[in-house]
Amino acid sequence: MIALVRPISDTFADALRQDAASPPPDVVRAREEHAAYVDALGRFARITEVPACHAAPDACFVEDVVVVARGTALLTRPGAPSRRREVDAVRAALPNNLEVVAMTEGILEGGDVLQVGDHLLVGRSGRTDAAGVAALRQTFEPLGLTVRAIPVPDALHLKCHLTAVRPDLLLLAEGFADPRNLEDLAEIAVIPAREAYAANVIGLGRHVLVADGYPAVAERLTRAGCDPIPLAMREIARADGSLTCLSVRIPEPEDRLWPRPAT
Ligand code: CIR
Repeated sequence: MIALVRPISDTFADALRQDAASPPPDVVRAREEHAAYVDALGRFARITEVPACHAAPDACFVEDVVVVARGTALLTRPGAPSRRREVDAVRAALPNNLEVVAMTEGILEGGDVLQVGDHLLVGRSGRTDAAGVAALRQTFEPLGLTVRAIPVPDALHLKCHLTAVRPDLLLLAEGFADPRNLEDLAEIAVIPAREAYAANVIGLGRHVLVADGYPAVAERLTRAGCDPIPLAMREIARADGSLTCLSVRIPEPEDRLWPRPAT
């Protein structure tokens, strides 16, 4: 697996926040959290760093500007206009064996796209509209993926509260979506609403990156036979960021999802 990541910008304190009255993130501590994240992900993936862009406070959230599946990368047109300048550098950092398609109309952010096996779930949020969903369909349905839209009225992105631990197990925050609409895809582990933030995980074989400080989620993951790897996310969360949005994970044929031996 290749993982694209991008450094925390010097301007990170100006990152978009849904609650503008909430305290901004501390850049130094956010960088410490980001370093630990890259370190943990680097046990499973080959890290490619996209050059920093200090003019773009949200640049570290690379997941939002590209959706990669089945050897194709769809460069998005982010719903947040200030984030559109992030796309070109991510395009330049993509592995050159990918087909690359760029959206020209509508809006879509990768935080709204969750792949579950042969399916792409896409959130209809404030950052992704009908034309964005259409672009996703047009790009990925010919490659054998189905696209299913899910309303996201109360969150920034779909993956804020719904992610895949593995293709047969989804983690869903209570009250976020009706699990009956997802049950045909996988088993659904519903976690308590008070731990909703930790529904955003990155499954890496039996290992799972998870935000620390959420005991019910950690316990549920362990019960599912997983090995949780807890990561501090306090400052990154202040900018509405979570684990998945800090990287673009691109599968490689030789993937072996267990930790790389220490060198
Ligand atoms: C934004 O509002 O765009 C950023 N401050 C947070 C983006 C988080 N992205 C994600 O969860 N996929």
